[in-house]
Amino acid sequence: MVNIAFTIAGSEASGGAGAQTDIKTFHELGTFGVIALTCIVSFDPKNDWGHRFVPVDAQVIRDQIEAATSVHDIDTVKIGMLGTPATIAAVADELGKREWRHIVVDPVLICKGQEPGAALDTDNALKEQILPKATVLTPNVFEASTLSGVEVTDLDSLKEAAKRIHELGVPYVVAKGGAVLPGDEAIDVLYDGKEFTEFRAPKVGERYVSGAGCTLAAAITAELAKGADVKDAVRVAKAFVTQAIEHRVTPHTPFDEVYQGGFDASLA
Ligand code: PXL
Repeated sequence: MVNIAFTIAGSEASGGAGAQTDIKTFHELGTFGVIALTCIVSFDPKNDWGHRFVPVDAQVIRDQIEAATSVHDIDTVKIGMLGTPATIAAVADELGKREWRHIVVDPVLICKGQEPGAALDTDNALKEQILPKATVLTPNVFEASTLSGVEVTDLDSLKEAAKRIHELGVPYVVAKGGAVLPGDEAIDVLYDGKEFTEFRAPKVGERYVSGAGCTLAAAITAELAKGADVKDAVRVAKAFVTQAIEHRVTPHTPFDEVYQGGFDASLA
């Protein structure tokens, strides 16, 4: 039987991030994708592509999680953008009601268009209520700096941040240097409490590509749902996101968007 991969994430209507990238990734990697939507983000073409953000009612999120986990046997879930303290409390409570083999958390901290005050509340709620439940956490440079207190500027500080986040109680930390750190390689680091594993790929193109972080975490989730161990899951996910960046689409926004189609698993 096909394995089920579940995401609790926001909709990004243009298809370049959030639940849309998750479901495409799940499908391309041969899993059966299931979504509980937490919020709806609509870029505003009249306002510099700012994010218009609407949370889904907390009870409706609870209902979706109940529906998905009642219909299917699900033991692997990805947590993407949650958006508000109320949403986070509901998701944390629903996660606590069930047994999970893996909870992959992409700690989406800020989204343009949210009020800064509200965003701080949201960041704290995420740190207090969701982080302790994560088995795998996938912070980018900004998120790794915020969560660890280490200013990440290079590979060494990225590793130090991963170590500090592991000390907060996260078993596997995938700290993403991505295209942000200097050098001609995009380097991500896995820390499991014992050793660091580096995943490297040449940087692709000059433009920022939306959806790479969501895609990496979704690909890790799909591989874990199929039974891979964490190191293998991250290795395949790194190859998957690298190809999704190579295959990207160039829309009307100032950034490109990943495309998950046509994955060649022999390159992983
Ligand atoms: O890439 C972060 C992200 C996650 N989820 C949703 C988003 C975004 C960024 O736009 O809109 C729904």
